Amino acid sequence: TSGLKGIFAAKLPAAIEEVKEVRAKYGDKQLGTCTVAQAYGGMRGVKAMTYETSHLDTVDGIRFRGYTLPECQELLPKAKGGSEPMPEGLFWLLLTGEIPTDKQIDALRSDLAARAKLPQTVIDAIDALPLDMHPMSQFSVAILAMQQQSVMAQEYAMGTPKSMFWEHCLEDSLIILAQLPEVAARIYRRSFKGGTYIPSNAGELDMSANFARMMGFDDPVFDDLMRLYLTIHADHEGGNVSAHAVRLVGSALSDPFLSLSAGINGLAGPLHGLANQEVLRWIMNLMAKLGDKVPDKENLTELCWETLNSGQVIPGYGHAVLRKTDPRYTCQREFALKHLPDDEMFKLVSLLYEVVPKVLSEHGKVKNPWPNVDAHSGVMLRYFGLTEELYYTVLFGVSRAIGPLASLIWDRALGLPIERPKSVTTSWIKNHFENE
Ligand code: AMX
Repeated sequence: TSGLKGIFAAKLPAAIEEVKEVRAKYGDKQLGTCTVAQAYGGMRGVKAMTYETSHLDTVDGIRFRGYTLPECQELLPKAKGGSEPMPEGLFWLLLTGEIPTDKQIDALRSDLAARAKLPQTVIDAIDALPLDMHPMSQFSVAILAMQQQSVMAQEYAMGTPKSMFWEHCLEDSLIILAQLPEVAARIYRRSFKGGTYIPSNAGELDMSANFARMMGFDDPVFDDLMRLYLTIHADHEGGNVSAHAVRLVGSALSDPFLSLSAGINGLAGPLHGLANQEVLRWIMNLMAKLGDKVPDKENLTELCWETLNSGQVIPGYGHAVLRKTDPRYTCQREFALKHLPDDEMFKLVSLLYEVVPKVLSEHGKVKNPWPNVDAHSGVMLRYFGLTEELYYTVLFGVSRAIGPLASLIWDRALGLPIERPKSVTTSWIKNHFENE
């Protein structure tokens, strides 16, 4: 085996001790305050949870275990012939805090390959779903159908001690990561390719190349795009809807399958992961409206205002935490500049980058007028032939399993309790502050 479990286990005593110390020393300190406005306002900016695997800086963007995206691109192991990091390596980094060696990643791939065979019951469950059901709904149902394999649920039923929860959570997470690409590829092939399937080759190929092959793509540059895509979407600290849903549901000791399915349901919302689908639709719509006109700053500005004035958001722009261009946008832009600089749609996306922030700033409502990760991904997928935008968020979901599951293993290892914040009613607030 890869030794991942051993390396994680070796880190545990010190990590548990550290948390104990921090709680003893700083337990009474205020981490942040919560105003009435924040309680009504989606708890924006309230520091009220811990999350070890990644941290989001408002300006510098995401850091995975302290490493920026460009650092991860440089340091994480690459597949043979590839130049982007492998998401398997990121899972290792998020879980252990260590950059894995090539050898460790080869061994992890074997660990995953040993767990990759999809149970027939999962295949049957997917096959039973309506072909026109949204791919994200199919994906969430499929993850629930995978839950019969949960070691954590089986062990809990037999009365396993709390100190063992993380081991079962890790085992379930490995099963999920091993099987998710094939589940996702099946959903793609049945929804858009007439239900013809390409077998998995998890033993030979890295996760991203195998996933690409199962979807029906056979281009080394697309493999690299998948590696980049699955790496950059994996984790975005703990408060975003998908990561927080995984953490919340997992805190009831629901196993990783149940927890991930909940996170995927959150990711399926248009203000979160579904934005990548919405971006492509919006861009196609812009192109249709432009007709024969060459897009320029002027006509695009007009069309952006049209979107805003009809009460819709401009998808792919804005963020709850970030206050600058998302580095996940920037590294996709760099990939596009390298591989598809002359693509018309990429040029349009680039032009929108010059137009939208100005329009949104003038609009005056948004706290962050800059693009997020979703403003860019669809254009590149489309360029390589993955044109079915309804499917885009499933790719996001395969990736988003990586971070929140690594974090969930830590939650169980640190023995975090069930989440249960206190809520108050509007009349409670009125009574409470009336005589102040
Ligand atoms: N277009 C139009 N209006 C926008 C906007 C956008 N791109 N982004 C924010 N606004 C509006 C909000 O709807 C809100 O309006 P309201 O006061 O009438 O309710 C106001 O600006 C203030 O919002 P905010 O504090 O700047 O953002 P937020 O933290 O409430 O929301 C987000 C963040 C991402 C949901 C929002 O920017 C948005 O809707 N963006 C478009 C959808 C999108 O790209 N989502 C993907 C985010 C990344 C991801 O999770 N994958």
